[in-house]
Amino acid sequence: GEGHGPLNQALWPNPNQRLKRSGQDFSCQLIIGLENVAFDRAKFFALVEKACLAGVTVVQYREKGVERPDFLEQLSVAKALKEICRKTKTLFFIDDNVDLAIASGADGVHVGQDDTSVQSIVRRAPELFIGLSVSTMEEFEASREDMPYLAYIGVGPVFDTTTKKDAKPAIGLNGLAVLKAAATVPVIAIGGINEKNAKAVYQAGADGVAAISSITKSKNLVKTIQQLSQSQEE
Ligand code: 3NM
Repeated sequence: GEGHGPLNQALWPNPNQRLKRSGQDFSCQLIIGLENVAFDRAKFFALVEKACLAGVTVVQYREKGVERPDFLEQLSVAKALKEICRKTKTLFFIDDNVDLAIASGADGVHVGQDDTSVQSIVRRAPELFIGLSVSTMEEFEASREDMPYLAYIGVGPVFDTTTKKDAKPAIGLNGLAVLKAAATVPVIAIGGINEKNAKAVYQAGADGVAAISSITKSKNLVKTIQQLSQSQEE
């Protein structure tokens, strides 16, 4: 359980896990839940598959709304997403819910500062990749001991976003650059990232981006994902 002293460093990361993990690409993440497509399941699965084929490297399943489906329904959605990700060689993450991540065979779990602690996830499911949200230098400092166990930190919101109801104040490109300078793991920028501002986000030092609305509302997924990917750099 949680809070029983420091993590046993011998458990994880072991050298093999480290090697395996270092080769993963967390650079273009689609975050999505049924609420982001007005609970239209046909649209939901078609969009995720198309996004995976267009070059998204991580899909994160996130149900936060009050109308969110119950655990068993989320599990059936998550299993279907995992299958799409397996076929398209895309990493599959679950937001916050470690039980759902384990039950659905996800590759990783993304947690916020107030969610399940990183150390307890490592104890319980050492095979899962872990992403952690970090919004300020204070949060970064407080999470220092977690860094060796993280696949990436999600840094933001970089810009104002209306997608996340309880989002913290935007940190801007400068805030992103400050956190990038301190970070020892890949920095994935989040919050209001779109086709137009992605380039500036990479120039500020981001190693990747995560987005909900710019992808779910895109009229041209292939082009949007190309513009959200660092590979756009000429
Ligand atoms: N997390 P959009 S901002 C899920 O700052 C989420 O940690 C954030 O949606 C954070 O791409 C955010 O539509 C919402 O702005 C991202």
